[in-house]
This record gives sequence, C-alpha cells and structure tokens, in this order.
Amino acid sequence: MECGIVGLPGAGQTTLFNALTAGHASIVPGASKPNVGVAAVPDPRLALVARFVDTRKVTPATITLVDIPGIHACGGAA
Ligand SMILES: Nc1nc2c(ncn2[C@@H]2O[C@H](COP(=O)(O)OP(=O)(O)OP(=O)(O)O)[C@@H](O)[C@H]2O)c(=O)[nH]1
Ligand SMILES: [Mg+2]
Repeated sequence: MECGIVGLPGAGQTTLFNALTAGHASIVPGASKPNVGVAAVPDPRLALVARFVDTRKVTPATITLVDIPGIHACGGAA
C-alpha cells in the first residue's frame, strides 16, 4: 500500500514522515521534492498466526509513505 501525506506548507508532513519511517528527511521550509520511505506495520497477531501456519518465511506488513511538499491553498470559490 502507498499513502501520501498531504498538507499546507509547514503543516508538519515531513515531521510526521520521519516519525513513521524512523527516517531523517531534512526539515527544510519549502521543500520541492517528495520523500519516499517505508514504515513497518507491527502486528502482534503475526507471530501467533506463524505458530500455526507452516511457512518458511514470515514477512511483516509495510506501508510506503510519500511526503508531499506543502500545497498552497487555492483561492475561494468564484
Ligand atoms: N509545535 C509543533 N511544531 C511542529 C509540529 N510538526 C512539525 N512542527 C514544526 O513545524 C516546522 C515545519 O515542519 P515540517 O515537518 O518541515 O513541515 P512540512 O509540512 O513538511 O513543510 P513543507 O514541506 O515545507 O511544506 C518545523 O520547524 C517542525 O519542527 C507539531 O506537531 N507541533
Ligand atoms: Mg516537508
């Protein structure tokens, strides 16, 4: 699954991105390029299921996050 983090400039998208991905993307105002990272999705049920299902590999779920540079608000309705 891929998920975009969208918000107004300076709203905190990159801060949230770093927190979720344990990343170190630069906190620079007015960034022009998106950051892409992967966040683990911990699920305590996975280990329990793996005990009962015969499998060679157990792979936790992940989610790909895209930190989108701040989008300026549009003007009001015409
Ligand atoms: N007080 C407070 N400050 C925050 C919070 N989240 C982010 N900041 C601060 O707000 C500033 C901008 O944070 P960024 O994460 O770079 O914001 P951004 O939305 O990615 O900014 P752009 O990519 O330039 O649009 C930084 O100085 C952060 O430390 C929050 O939840 N509370
Ligand atoms: Mg940012």
